[in-house]
Parts: sequence; structure tokens; C-alpha cells
Amino acid sequence: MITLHHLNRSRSHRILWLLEEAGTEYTVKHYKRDAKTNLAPPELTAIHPLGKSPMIEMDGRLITESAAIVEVICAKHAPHMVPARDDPAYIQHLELMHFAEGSAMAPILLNLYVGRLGEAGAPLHRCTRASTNS
Ligand SMILES: N[C@@H](CCC(=O)N[C@@H](CS)C(=O)NCC(=O)O)C(=O)O
Repeated sequence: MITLHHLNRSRSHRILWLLEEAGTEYTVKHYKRDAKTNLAPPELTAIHPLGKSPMIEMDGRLITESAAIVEVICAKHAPHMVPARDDPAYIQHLELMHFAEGSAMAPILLNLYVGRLGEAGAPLHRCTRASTNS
């Protein structure tokens, strides 16, 4: 059985999505971002010092990092979702696996935070557009 430590408005949705696609049994422990700071609550830091979501517990182990979690769940519960290593589709699978954290998240977060600065963030708009397009 898998337990997902799920923070609202977070990457943890990727894991929920995967668990549903995999059709495996799981339970969810819900955590709510602080209304003022938008940070995760201390209960999540009590699980692991990183205090980040997603985290899962599986086979008596705590696992962090969304990409690692995806790999571990696929290996055990959804091997049909991963192309074989000698399949040409395997390279594209790897590219997409690494795209989320390697390329997509930095510009998404930059845009999010600079967007919150309003007019004060205007000098950075060129950078955020460039990082989204590069
Ligand atoms: N590289 C980590 C990033 C985890 C992460 O930063 N999670 C965010 C939510 S998307 C979080 O827990 N933020 C709450 C906080 O920093 O207090 C992963 O892919 O799992």
C-alpha cells in the first residue's frame, strides 16, 4: 500500500494522477499551505526535513522527489507505462521524465513569483519570457 503526503496546489498532483492511471491502491494524507506564507505546514517537515511534497511511503520506505517517486511507482505498479530500454520510445520517455523538473518548473515558478510583484516586476518580464521560450 502506498501513502501519498499531498500538499494542496503542488507537484503532488502529478503523483495523484499517476496513481489513478496505474490503478493501484493508495491512501492520501492531506496538508494545507499556510494562508500567509504559502509554505507547507510544519507537519510535513516532521515527516522529512525537506518539508516538501510530494512524498510517499511505500514498502516501509519514505521516498522524496517527484521524478524518483514516478519511477518507483511505475517500476512496481505500472511497468506497462514505461517503454522497454531497447524501444525507441524509451529516449522520449526519459526526455519527458526529466522535462518537468529540468526545464519546465524553473520558468513556471519564475513567472509565478515575478507575476506577484506586479509593476515592480516589470524589469524582469523580459527574463521570464526568455526563460519560458528558451
Ligand atoms: N524537486 C522536488 C520539489 C518539491 C517541492 O518544492 N514541492 C513544493 C510544492 S510543488 C513544496 O512542497 N513547497 C512547500 C514549501 O516549500 O514549503 C520534487 O520534484 O518533488
